[in-house]
Amino acid sequence: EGEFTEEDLAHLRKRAMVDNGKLTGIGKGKNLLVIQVEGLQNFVINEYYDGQEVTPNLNSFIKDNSSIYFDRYYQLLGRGNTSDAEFVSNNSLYPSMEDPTYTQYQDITFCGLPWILRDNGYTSWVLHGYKPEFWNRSAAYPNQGFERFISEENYNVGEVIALGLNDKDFFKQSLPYLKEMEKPFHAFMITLSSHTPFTMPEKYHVIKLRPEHKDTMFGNYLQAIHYTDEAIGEFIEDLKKEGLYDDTVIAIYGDHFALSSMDEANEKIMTDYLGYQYDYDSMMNIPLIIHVPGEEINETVSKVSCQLDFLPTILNIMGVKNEKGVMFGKDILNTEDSFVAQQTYMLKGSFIDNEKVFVMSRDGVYKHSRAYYLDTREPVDLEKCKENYNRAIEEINKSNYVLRQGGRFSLSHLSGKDSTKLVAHAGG
Ligand code: GP9
Repeated sequence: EGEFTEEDLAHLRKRAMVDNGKLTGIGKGKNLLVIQVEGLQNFVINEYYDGQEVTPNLNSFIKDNSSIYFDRYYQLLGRGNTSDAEFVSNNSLYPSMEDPTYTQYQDITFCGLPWILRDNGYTSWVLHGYKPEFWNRSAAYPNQGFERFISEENYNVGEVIALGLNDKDFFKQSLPYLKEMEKPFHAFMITLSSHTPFTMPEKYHVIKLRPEHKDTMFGNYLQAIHYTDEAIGEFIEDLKKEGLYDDTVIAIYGDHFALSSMDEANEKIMTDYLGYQYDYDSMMNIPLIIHVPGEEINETVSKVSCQLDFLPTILNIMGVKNEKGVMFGKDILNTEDSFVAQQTYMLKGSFIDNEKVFVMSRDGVYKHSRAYYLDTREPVDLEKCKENYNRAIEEINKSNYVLRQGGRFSLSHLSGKDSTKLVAHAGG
């Protein structure tokens, strides 16, 4: 997979950093609350199902003057599903394709968002209403930089939805923890209720479904995501009541798809519903919303981007520099270079750029691959994809090199003060 030189490193650092660009530092000094939403796909945003608004609370959050909505934002996972969505978003590295990254690299720090913010005076906690050992979170989190993990063991789990604590109770019971955190805080919250197969108690079925959608994954998903949206809406109101809203940057994004386009029933229902072929690009399209209180922004950004880009983008907004780790993403607000390489559902070499999707063939033969334009969905000549196909492979190989070097790579770039902190956390 090649070597990774100091020159490459310098180039990557430069590529990801913006000195003073668009919206740089508008969140400086504020708290940062990141909500990673289980199974939140972009197609439900601003969507009316037979006149019923599916996600009214997220929609009004997006319409707020102080929000930026990224509507061509994509998931990027490896073997670790939700946990890889976390890893990629916080570290701006491609996940491992060998094992879930939190398992394979549980003892390693990659100097991601929690560490960077802590170095800048923040307190960083993570909150999730499920078993702490799931996805090896409890072992990996200390090295990811989280100082405390509020898990199922800390919540009063009454009514279970999907795997564990329901989202409404999760948010309600998380509030006292947020209040307890030393300011400025960074809180990473991971929701759960909209987890596949989306079977919720009947009393939460609010959306009136057409007969053909009853008891389907699609129909159940609309109910589940509507419930989660309501939970988020209530939480935002509670943050306002508690006086936390005006001093907190809030980022919300989906972890990964809910409805697989590789499943025949889902693919058919979604294709009928959307009115065009439900393919990888729609499946992997998740929303990212960033709200910075007091700012007049109100913008929709339609550049192609992905979870790799979260770290540099949020650092730019928070006015914080990453002086240690390497980031493979770019600050979406300040780049013209839109590029998303994939390696999981679409195999390595596949990519999405601002105009097209290239899907590498499963037999590994380039000429058997397929490509289509994002807007027209017409086929693209494969010759036009060669350059970005090579780039997709090269980016992933470089990132894998950083993973394989593990903490040694990042640790060697730490100052004395910070390495003490890391040693204290080594080994979880
Ligand atoms: C469990 C939750 C679900 O803690 O995060 O993970 P998933 O099954 O979606 O990867």
